[in-house]
Amino acid sequence: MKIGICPGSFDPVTNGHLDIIKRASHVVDKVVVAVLNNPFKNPLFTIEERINILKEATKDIPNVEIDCFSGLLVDYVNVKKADVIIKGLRAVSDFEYEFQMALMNKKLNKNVETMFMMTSSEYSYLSSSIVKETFKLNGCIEGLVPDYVIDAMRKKFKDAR
Ligand code: COD
Repeated sequence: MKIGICPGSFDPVTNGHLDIIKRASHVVDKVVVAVLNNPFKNPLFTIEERINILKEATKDIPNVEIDCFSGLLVDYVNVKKADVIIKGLRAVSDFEYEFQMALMNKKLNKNVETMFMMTSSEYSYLSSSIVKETFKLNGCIEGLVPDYVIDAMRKKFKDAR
């Protein structure tokens, strides 16, 4: 059984992420979506909230598991006995960072392979940060994230006021 890991911050998950997760689910037998629990970052959504949102977003994909990890991704790959890290590439600007990460991960564990999937053109500009900024400034984010993410963001910003 081939296991692929889709790691990320997913703060929050966007339709760009979901496109990569769905496509990955056709390539490997099981996709583990791994949310990074990073104590040095100050995310909008807690780790539990991000996991719950991802569970809802992927409930129709049978071979997807949602989990979280902290520390090095390569160590988590070993724990899950995964075969490949699957990441999305949006633009040339992503490439340099992702190339560096893939080589560092390879240096840390020579058995770890990283596979890149090109973004779908309709999501090529989409990131969690741009969604959050647009929403904060009262811009429309319909069609960029699932509807319940919009609801969760409304609640989050209302609570913060
Ligand atoms: N279309 C296609 N792909 C997309 C899109 C889109 N619109 N948006 C995002 N993606 C892809 C990203 O390219 C990325 O591959 C993935 O989805 C997750 O994106 P984010 O933004 O949610 O997550 P990141 O980039 O903040 O996640 C970074 C990791 C958590 C993967 C990374 O920091 C990590 O592995 N950290 C663990 C520590 C470690 O091992 N570091 C490396 C050695 S020092």
